[in-house]
Amino acid sequence: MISKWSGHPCWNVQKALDEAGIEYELVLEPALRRNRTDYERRAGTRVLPAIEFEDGTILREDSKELIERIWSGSDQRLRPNAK
Ligand SMILES: N[C@@H](CCC(=O)N[C@@H](CS)C(=O)NCC(=O)O)C(=O)O
Repeated sequence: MISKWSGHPCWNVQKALDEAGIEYELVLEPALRRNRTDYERRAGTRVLPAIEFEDGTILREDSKELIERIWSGSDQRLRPNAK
């Protein structure tokens, strides 16, 4: 999970992961978008939130879509206790 302090979209996704019982590691990125150069190199965008899976794949969608994906159970990678 890639996030940032208490920004609302990031926090909403973090909360959805918590409530769905999905384990994650929180990765803090620079608060200023222009400083997210390493993240941009890996994700192709500077916008957060995003979820990085163990294989290094970074999923960046609008936070509402991420939350829907978390709750729908449609993504095998986002299952309770899935690693
Ligand atoms: N509509 C987007 C908004 C994303 C967004 O505003 N992300 C915040 C962090 S939680 C951000 O990157 N803010 C810094 C900036 O936009 O420069 C979403 O819901 O995913």
